[in-house]
Order: sequence, then structure tokens, then C-alpha cells
Amino acid sequence: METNRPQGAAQPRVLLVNLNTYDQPYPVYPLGLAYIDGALRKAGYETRLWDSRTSGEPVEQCAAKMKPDYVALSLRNIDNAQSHNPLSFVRNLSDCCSVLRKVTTAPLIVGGSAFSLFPTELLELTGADYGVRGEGEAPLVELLSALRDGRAPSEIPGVAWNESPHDSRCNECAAMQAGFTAEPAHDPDIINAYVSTGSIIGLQTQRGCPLKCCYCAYPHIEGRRSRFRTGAQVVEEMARLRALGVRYTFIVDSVFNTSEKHIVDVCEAMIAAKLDMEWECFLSPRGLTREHLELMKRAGLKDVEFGSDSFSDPVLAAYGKSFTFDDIKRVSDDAQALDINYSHYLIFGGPGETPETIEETLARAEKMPRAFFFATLGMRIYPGTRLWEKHGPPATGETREAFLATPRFHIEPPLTVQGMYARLRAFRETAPNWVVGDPPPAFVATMKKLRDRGLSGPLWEYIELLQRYQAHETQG
Ligand code: B12
Ligand code: SF4
Repeated sequence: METNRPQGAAQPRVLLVNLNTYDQPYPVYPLGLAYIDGALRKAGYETRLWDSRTSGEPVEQCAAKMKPDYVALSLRNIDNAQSHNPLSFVRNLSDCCSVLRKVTTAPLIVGGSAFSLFPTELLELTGADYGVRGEGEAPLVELLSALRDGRAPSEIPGVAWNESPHDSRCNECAAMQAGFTAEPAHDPDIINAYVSTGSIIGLQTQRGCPLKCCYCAYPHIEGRRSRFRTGAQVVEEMARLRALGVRYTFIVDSVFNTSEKHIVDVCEAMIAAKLDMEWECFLSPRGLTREHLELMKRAGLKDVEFGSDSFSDPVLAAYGKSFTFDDIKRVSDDAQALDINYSHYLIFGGPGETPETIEETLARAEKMPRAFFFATLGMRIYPGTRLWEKHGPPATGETREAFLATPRFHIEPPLTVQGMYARLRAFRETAPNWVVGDPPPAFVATMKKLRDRGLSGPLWEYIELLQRYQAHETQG
């Protein structure tokens, strides 16, 4: 086995590892690791990012050459969150840890949104040494300095460690999570490789969501208190991305419209900067006015993903949403009037859903002919949510691991995944603007070809066109 630290090295070295190879709806650029990279460089570390998609060599070869002092692995997805076609990605992390152990004695440290959901379980399962839950920049820098100084890391907020072989522990995140402590470090080659596959590079303008939808893990991952970047900071990053060839970006905030002041600050800065960049984002129908949408459109907003969940008021209330169907209809009409493409994300089968409320949602969707719809079947049960308290281990007495190993979904009886899938697929036959769960393989292949030819953006109009053509072929 190689020794970790090369003789005479000035700066400690950190190998950053992005394991995400899932390509639906397209390969996703590792923005979280870019933030970690930025924070480590700012703190004086030498870094190198190994990306499962774009690095030409196996991770163990990269580690053997680099001889890192620490390895920081990012786990974005535990699974694909699709109840009718579940896929788990946990094994990738365990396998990667095993191969790395053969070539380096550097501590293996895991973080990322998926890791944050099951930190102690994932630490045990993968054999990694440490983990960081939630926002990673400040805790990781603190953890590395504790490890270098020989201090116990068990006092650091958000850090997970192995107390003994079968006793992994994780500290709560700091009550006032720090927010943005460094700018993300973007590697031009990696950005370029993602852009050339039609991927949409992410950009974050805020962290945290103060709302309490019954199933949503975002506040658990990012915290409840909103932390905002200024319009000037957002535009500075946009300009950097623009210089790297990015023309369209995805604002990855859990919800972009949490604060009117923030919308105005960011959009006005974008308008003044005249960057010729387009973008999309998640919006909540709650409190969203036509003036907000108009301002966002002037700032480059092209496509909106509304986290609507259902078009039935009793279901919206049971899901803990803070708006009604009237709000959804109003913001849809506004987006349409302003000629902004928009889609609704819908979750079928959660608490309060019945066969009748499903039909109500479908009937109301028909009244929005220019919208696109993304349907998820069943509600993934995540720790830190009300759904977890009611239908997860605290209520059923099962282990937390059981909800990690195989993705678990709540489906309100008497509904079933198969029944809902059949109903929605039948509905989709006459509604090509619907995507139900993951798209079929033939369809994925065509979308990949389009993206490889340089088409960027969400491509919803192509999805609709392809499905229209497919339906025509089937009839013919
Ligand atoms: C935006 C988003 C999307 C966008 C991405 C757009 C884009 N072009 O980037 C879209 C809509 C395409 C999408 C798709 C999917 N998504 Co998504 N997405 C998100 C969201 C809201 C934000 C992700 C993000 O970019 N955050 C900003 C970055 C900066 O934060 P971060 O990655 O978490 O990194 C921070 C920390 O995690 C940590 N960190 C990260 N890595 C590391 C490593 C180390 C060593 C350390 C110490 C720390 C650390 O520090 C970072 C900086 O603070 C999250 C929910 C959330 N609020 O986190 C879900 C989320 C990540 N998505 C999720 C899922 C499931 C998916 C899909 C599988 C859904 C689907 N079936 O289509 C796909 C998979 C896409 C893919 N190919 O990987 C799940 C993952 C959980 C799970 N079940 O596995 C999440 C958590 C949502 C949820 N359901 O709770 N997604
Ligand atoms: S679903 Fe959206 S609004 Fe609701 S808690 Fe999650 S991020 Fe916040």
C-alpha cells in the first residue's frame, strides 16, 4: 500500500469523488462538490476532482497517482425515488470505498444530500471513516483541521464518525447553519464535458426552506432558515459560467420564491448585468404574483417547475401545502400569458389521495393544455419528515436501514402503485404533455441523442413531440 503524504508536499491533498452516474433526466453536474472544492481551496488545500462520468481513469488509479491525504466522496442520490421502477445507488458508494481502501490509507469522508438523509447507516454500510450531514463546507474544513491536529472530531456540528465498529454517530447540524462561506470552484473541463452532453449546470442563490410539506426532506438536508446570496454574488457566478460556455442554467434552490426581496435583488442584478443567460427554477404557487414572473422573465427565466403536487384541495391540505388549486390555476394562467414554459410536478397516492381526487387532478390538468406534467407515484418516506413519523420506523417499529436499503413509499390505501400506474399511463395516451415516472428506454435513447447534439434546456417540447409521434405509431 502507498503512503499517503508525498515527501515535502506543501499543502495537504484532498481527492474529491463524484459517484453519480444516473442520467435521468440528464447527467447532473456535481455542484455540491464544486462548493466543497471552493471551500477547501480557500482553506489552503490542494484538490483534485475525480468524476465518474468525465474522468478517463478508474478512481483507484487516480488515488494511487495523487496520493491524497483525505478522500471526500459525494453521494447525491440514494435511489431514483421511483416506486414503479426503483433503483438504489448505495452499492456504488460501498464499492468505491472498498477499492479506495486498497490503494490509500487516507480517511474516507462522505457527504451529500443523500448521505445527509441516512448518515450513520451509510457510514456503517460503506465502511467510510467520517461523514458530514447537510451543508458541507465549514464542517469539512473543521473536520480536516481536527484530524490534522489530532483532535477528536466528535464535537463538530454535522459530523458523523464511528465510535466503535458497530456504533456510528452523527452530530446535529449547527443551529444557525452558516450559508455560503466560499464560491464554488468550477473546473472548465468538467463543465464543458457536462454541457456537451446537454446537461444543465446548476446555480444556487439560497439555501433552506422554512415550509413544512409533510414528505419533504429538503429542510432536513438544507435547514429551515433561509440563507441568501446577494444579487451581485449570483451574477458574478453567472458571468463565470457564461465565460465557460454555459448559456442556460438551473437555479437549484428548493424554492426560488421564498422571499420577495430576494427575487427583486437577484433578478434586477441579472437584468443590469445583461449576461444573455437563460434559466429555469422551482417556484411555489404560494404568494407568486404576475409582477414577480414578469421580472423573472426579464431576467432570463425561460422554464418553470411548479412544485404543485396535486390539483385537489383536500390532498394539498393533507400534504401540508401552503396554497390551493386556485393559486395553481392563477400562476399557470400568468405563466401562459407571459409565454413562459411551465410544468407541474405531481405526487400521486400520498396521504388523503383517493381514486376520486386522482380523477379531479386529471380533469383539472386537462384545462391547462400548454403545461407539462411530471407524475410521481407514491411518496418516498424520508427521515426528518411528518410522513416518517406517521409511516416510518417511529410508527412501524422497523429499522431505519429498512427504509434505506429498499426505497420505501407511502401509498394511501386502497390505492396501489400498479393501479395508479395503469390509470396514468392510460391517461397519458391522450396527453403527450405528461411524463409518468421514468421515461421508457427507447425514449431515453432519443433524448440522449438530442442532448449529445448540443440541445440544452429541459426539452419538454421534444418530450411531447416524441410521445405524440409514439401514440400515432401505436395507433397506425
Ligand atoms: C435541484 C435538484 C434537482 C434538479 C437538478 C438540476 C441541475 N441541473 O442541477 C433535477 C430536477 C434535474 C433533479 C433530478 C433528480 N433528483 Co434532485 N434535487 C435537487 C435539489 C432540490 C437540490 C440539489 C442541489 O443542486 N443542491 C445544491 C448543492 C450545492 O447542494 P448539495 O449537492 O446538497 O451539496 C451540499 C451538501 O450536500 C454537501 N456535500 C455535497 N457533497 C459532499 C461531499 C462531502 C465529502 C461533504 C463533506 C459534503 C458534501 O455540501 C454541499 C455544499 O453545502 C435536491 C434537494 C435538496 N434541497 O438538496 C434534490 C435531490 C438531491 N434530488 C433527489 C432525487 C431523487 C433526484 C432524481 C433521482 C429524481 C428523479 N427521479 O428524476 C433525479 C436525479 C438526477 C441525477 N441525474 O442525479 C433527491 C435525492 C435523495 C434520494 N432519494 O436519493 C433529493 C435530495 C430530493 C429529495 N427527494 O429529497 N434534482
Ligand atoms: S416541498 Fe418545497 S415548499 Fe415544501 S418543504 Fe419542500 S422545498 Fe419547501
